Amino acid sequence: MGKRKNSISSRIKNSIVSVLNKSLMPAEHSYKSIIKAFKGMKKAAPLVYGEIDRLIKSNIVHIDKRGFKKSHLAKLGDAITSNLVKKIPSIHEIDLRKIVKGRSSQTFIGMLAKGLGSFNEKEYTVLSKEKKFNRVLIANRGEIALRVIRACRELGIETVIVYSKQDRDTLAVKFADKSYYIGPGAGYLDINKIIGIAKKMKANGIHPGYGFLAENAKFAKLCEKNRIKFIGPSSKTIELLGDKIKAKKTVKKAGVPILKGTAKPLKDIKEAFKFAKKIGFPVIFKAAAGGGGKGIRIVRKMDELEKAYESAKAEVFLSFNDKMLFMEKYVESPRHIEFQILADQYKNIIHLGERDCSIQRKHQKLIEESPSPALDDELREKMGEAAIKAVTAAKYEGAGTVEFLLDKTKNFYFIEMNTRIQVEHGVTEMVTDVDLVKEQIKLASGAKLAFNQDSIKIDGWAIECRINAEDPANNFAPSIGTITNYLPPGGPGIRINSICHQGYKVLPDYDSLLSLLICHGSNRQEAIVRMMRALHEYIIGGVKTTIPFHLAVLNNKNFYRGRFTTNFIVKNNILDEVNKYYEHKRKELTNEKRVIIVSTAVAKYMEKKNGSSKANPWVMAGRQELIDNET
Ligand code: MV4
Repeated sequence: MGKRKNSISSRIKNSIVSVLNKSLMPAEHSYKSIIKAFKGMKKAAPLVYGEIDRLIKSNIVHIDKRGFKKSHLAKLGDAITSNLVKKIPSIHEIDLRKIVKGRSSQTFIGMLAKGLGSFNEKEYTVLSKEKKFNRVLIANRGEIALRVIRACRELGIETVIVYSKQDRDTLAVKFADKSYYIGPGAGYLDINKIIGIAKKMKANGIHPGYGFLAENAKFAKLCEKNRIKFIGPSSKTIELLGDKIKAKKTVKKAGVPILKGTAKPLKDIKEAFKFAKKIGFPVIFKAAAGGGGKGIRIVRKMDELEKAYESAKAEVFLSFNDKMLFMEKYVESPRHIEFQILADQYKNIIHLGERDCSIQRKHQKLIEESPSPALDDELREKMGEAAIKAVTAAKYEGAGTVEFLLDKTKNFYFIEMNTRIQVEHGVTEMVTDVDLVKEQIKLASGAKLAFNQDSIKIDGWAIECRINAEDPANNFAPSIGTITNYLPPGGPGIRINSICHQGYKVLPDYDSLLSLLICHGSNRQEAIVRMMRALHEYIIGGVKTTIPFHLAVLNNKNFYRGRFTTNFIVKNNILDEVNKYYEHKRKELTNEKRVIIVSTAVAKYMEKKNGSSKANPWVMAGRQELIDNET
């Protein structure tokens, strides 16, 4: 027996350790054993017993200081810590969150840190802050809503999703812990309604996904006003980077290369003329408010300038209710290279390498890969450094993307920065093994960055094909309908982010993204071969998809060699290749025709063999005609 009052005896300590050990056993064994261990403990240490009892019953191992002297607490802390140290490989973040939940979390984290020594912060950074999410509202739908739910679940955060009438039966709504009908009308863009639902549902964070409100500074500001954490950077940062002229100016000051262009919005056509003369043709008009290629006009000659200026202005006004246009030197056949960034609130910033998003059509990315075949280690380091400079200059926090154009001679230029998690984030996840959505949420909750630049290693190669419900043989027209048959590919290196299932209704109301198919390989060749295999395995019946388009690209020699720019699809006549695929498909015989052809052939054979035919000559002629037409 040890000393009374000032310390906990080793028997009691062992007893506590034993209880905790059992409490950490798989659920199906634990409860009975805990009760058993408890019986012995009740007499020996009623105070500790009562305390642990409460902790375990509430499933929160939380130490209340009341009734304890400091020295008691320290001993108990040591016991728990040493126990946790032993158990640490099998403890998940979600368990740790339960453990530290409550008033003395700071102390407990201290104990944990002490007990664990200097170990990878990755496992507990999010826990060191009081400002944690208990429930996150997801202001989005489809694939990305499901992706966010999955991240929250792994973090032990409850989710509540808002949904429209059309989305009532979708997987995202089924997977979320709670859901709330947003009503008819504006739906996912109704900022006041969404804030109201977040309050009502007691969510203290909102994840906007991508699209919709993801880069809406007004919405972020409304979240800030209502003390709900917008999972993304501050409204001020969104506003700054949403203006491409201001964004360029900001990063330029930090020494990041940009293209020659107007430093202010163009006032009139006269200014446009003057500026074009100064920087020389070709030039490009862009909207300061940006997005979706709206307002983009390439001008190669002085006499094309005015028309381009007027039509760009009109288009921008229609799309953004904003006339702000600027001009830039046009880069012929660039590659679109973007760097993934993570930044915390304590000025730690890392990049997670680049994505090559050059395979686009009408400003829609269709294939993305990481790393880029155009970069070597030296250029990657240079561009990565520039990306970090850009992020630093913008005082950025969270997950973001810095976009560059890379010209033929491998000069790079910052063009804009995205303040959201992007559709194509998965390719970076596959080569870095970092869960970007989880990290984004942790960072928003005030966590310190769990990585430094040296801990980021690029492993192999990843490629993503966006599978849309569109007909690539018909100008990518949206294809609506019900998915009648669904069988996703599997096997090594395959990842799918999708909300598809048999019976899923593809509606014209939202974008046409059905599934993100990501393939990882130890090198680019392996990733490509896996992608081709996976595309052939993938069965999506009932709607037309972009799968044939992807096969046409993957079969292209220039793509295989990594030689492509943003003009790839046009330059390589990829759409003609897609049509050839369809022609080939159309030539495939129906079973009916097959039966007729075979039976005719058999009849012919019998006729020859027996020297006579019983078939009606008209029928025979008809069959012969069919064969002649088909072969
Ligand atoms: C450019 C460019 C060439 N030079 N800027 C910016 C937004 C993105 N959606 C397209 N952007 C481009 N900006 C300069 N100074 C080339 C593109 C570009 C592009 C332009 C017109 C038509 C198709 C394009 C596809 C990819 C990139």
